[in-house]
Amino acid sequence: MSFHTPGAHLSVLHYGNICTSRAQFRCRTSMNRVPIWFERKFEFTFPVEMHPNLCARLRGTPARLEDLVRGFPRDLLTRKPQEKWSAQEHAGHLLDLESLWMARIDDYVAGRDALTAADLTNRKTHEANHNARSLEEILKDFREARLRPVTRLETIDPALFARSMLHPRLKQPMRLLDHLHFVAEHDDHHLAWIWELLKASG
Ligand code: NI
Repeated sequence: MSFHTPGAHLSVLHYGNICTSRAQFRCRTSMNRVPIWFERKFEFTFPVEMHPNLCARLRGTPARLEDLVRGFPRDLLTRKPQEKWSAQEHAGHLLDLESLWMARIDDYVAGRDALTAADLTNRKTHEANHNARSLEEILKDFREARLRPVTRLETIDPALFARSMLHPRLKQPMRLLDHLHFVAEHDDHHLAWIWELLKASG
């Protein structure tokens, strides 16, 4: 069948990646797999004046997370396909990293030599047993934890958003502004995983 026949065109529309509301979780399209976080490369070119937008993005993550997991039963949220993290563990991991992001804001403000290094084994999340906790508790703790850096950023000298430090794993200089983008991308990475896991279970 030619791709230009009306039928083929309609089926592309029907099975294309146009998904609406709750149906999005049942969408049968082949969404790309979530890219591997440690393989991500970053280029930072945006102007430092973008900091209010990045703060708004970071502030919105708890709401987006809550929206994503709402209404799913516990057994789906805690399911561990191939012993990998469950959706709830991905949510818990976002909470686990908040102390690192706060420490790094402190590094920028204090003008330290290097940014605090992350634990690349994610031991905290592996040992936390987030599946045993209530999801509501994780969501509430994450919302509270995320308000701390967002509130802190509102009070610092705006000139600090341009201060640059070396990222310990990427060996790449990052302005505080760039690091906020990095955190927002890390948020999105785990939100994408949660979506992927819940969609697959629908
Ligand atoms: Ni992560």
